[in-house]
Amino acid sequence: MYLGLSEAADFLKDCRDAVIIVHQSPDGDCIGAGFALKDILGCFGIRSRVECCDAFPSRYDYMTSVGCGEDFEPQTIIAVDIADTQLMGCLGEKYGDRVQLCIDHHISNTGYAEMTLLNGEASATCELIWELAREMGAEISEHCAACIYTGIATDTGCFKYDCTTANCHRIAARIIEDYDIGFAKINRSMFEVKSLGRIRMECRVIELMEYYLDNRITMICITKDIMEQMGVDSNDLEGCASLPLQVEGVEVGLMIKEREPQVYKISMRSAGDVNVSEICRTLGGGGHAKAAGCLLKGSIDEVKSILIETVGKAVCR
Ligand SMILES: [Mn+2]
Repeated sequence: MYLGLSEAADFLKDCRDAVIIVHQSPDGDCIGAGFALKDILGCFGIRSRVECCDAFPSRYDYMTSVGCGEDFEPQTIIAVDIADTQLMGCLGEKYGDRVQLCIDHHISNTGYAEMTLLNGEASATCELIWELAREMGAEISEHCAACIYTGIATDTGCFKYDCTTANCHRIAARIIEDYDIGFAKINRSMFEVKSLGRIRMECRVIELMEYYLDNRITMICITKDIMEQMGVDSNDLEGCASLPLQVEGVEVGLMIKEREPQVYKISMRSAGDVNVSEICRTLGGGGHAKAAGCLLKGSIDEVKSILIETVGKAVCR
């Protein structure tokens, strides 16, 4: 069942002892949404706890250092920014089939929750959290505002992707006007600062780039061996999926990451008119028109040839 904003707000005001699930490989939007919602529920005296199957990267400490919440037996299960129960990782088994409310902005949302607040036009789930907070009449704290700002900034690539809307600029403007969140510092740590290891890794990733169809498809393939050589894990590679889009003339950028033997996580990014959400859907995944993903099984050569064929068709259409 799909809910409107006011119905979702009513549900939240009446819920209690809520677990808020965020997706695996957590990013700024799901962490922001999870911790902002925790603050908002707290305004109404509702206990909640944020849960994720992976650890939160340290650059998000200013959001997560308040703590995930108390230990209690949950009465309410809420998922934020999660399009599919598979993206819950190990929490999927525990909570996947009993999510009461899902708050999301992925058009590919599978409708797994009992109730879903979905707006495919929202730049970030955090945009919906802001609107919910206002609908609920919550007192938005500075921490909550910083979380919401972060989610919008990170999902829009610092207000520059196609998904950036006038509305998300308005929300950011309100936050900058009313709160002292230190947005420049947030943006610097989200978009500019990289560890030395990261810089070295990006150099290696760029070295490994492969080019197809006159650079219209650009691909990076990272196996476990390479990760081991570089001394990084899958989390360290967050954001690398957009590196192939820097190549002049590229239409679709691909990053293949070995998850386990014969299992590869594919991140697809579009710099032009190709809808990568559609391509990923035909491959069993989903996402947004400009940024999507899927999981492919087989040998690395099989995976590459499936991708080049499928993406090649879309690029040459
Ligand atoms: Mn998001």
